[in-house]
Amino acid sequence: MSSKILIIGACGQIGTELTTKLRELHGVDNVIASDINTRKLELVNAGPFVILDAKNFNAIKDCCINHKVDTIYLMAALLSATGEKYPMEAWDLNMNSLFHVLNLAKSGQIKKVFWPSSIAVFGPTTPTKNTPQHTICEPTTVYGITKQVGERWCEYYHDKYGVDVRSIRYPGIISHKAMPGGGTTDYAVEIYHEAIKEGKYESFLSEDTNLPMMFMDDAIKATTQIMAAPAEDITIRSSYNLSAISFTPKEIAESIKAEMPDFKMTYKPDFRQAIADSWPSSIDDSVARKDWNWSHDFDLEKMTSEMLTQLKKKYQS
Ligand code: VAH
Repeated sequence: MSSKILIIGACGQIGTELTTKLRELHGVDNVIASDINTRKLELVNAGPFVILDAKNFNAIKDCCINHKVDTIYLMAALLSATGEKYPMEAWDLNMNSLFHVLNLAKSGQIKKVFWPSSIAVFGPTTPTKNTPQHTICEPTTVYGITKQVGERWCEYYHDKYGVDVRSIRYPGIISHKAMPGGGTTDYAVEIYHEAIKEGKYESFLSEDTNLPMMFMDDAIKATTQIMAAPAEDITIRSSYNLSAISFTPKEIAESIKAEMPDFKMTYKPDFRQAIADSWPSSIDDSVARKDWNWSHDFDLEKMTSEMLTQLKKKYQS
């Protein structure tokens, strides 16, 4: 029998595309999208949708009971840049939403949980190149702290209560269907939109800031793959390193110039530079590739071609 899925934070950058993919895989009526508001009307009108506060345990529980939910994808969070502006709000949302979902799984109300972590769990003392699965994690952002602590709780709930929670340390994610919000890697999405609209972009990270990144299609592929894997294949119950490509603002600008020779790039680093400088430049995801056969499809050139093609349709139609 197909899963009955609830996506919390369905209107976000990942949630938007994850909802579409999960509805393709499981059937529209088996995937309930939810968010704190109805800001993405096309999503609201595309299938079952409920307004849901990720911080309200009883509301989540009632939704699971009413819709016979057995699986939750918890995608709601305040990201790195926003978390530095509103630390207590980020702690409240990122941690309490996780406890609500883990406790629903512990009680048996639901059977399976996906929870996104991030390379933000790493900090300035982490080996920066080919960062291993098991290494020093001393994050210097509120967001990174919530993700590091969340990983510890996920592993604890699995080991102590048998909760089937699965997690991925997403890198920066690039997509054209939904804008990111409040992230440090958002420049790598904004640049494509500005290249089409204005022919230029001013990066808030310096030209040589090398960060792990991934095209959204690969992120969605990894998310559905880890959730479909047999439980016995999941050897990491904190969160899996995941990687695809690493690039600098200069390199992404060059990939755009290869298709748009007149594109102009300038640099004006802001407070997000310090966040980016605390993160690794590349990630060793060999454990994910071994445990559940992960592999990425998009390199920088293929991603740039897809982003520019799709955004030209959006802005020039
Ligand atoms: C952020 N996009 O920039 C998120 C991500 C690795 C970065 O977690 O905060």
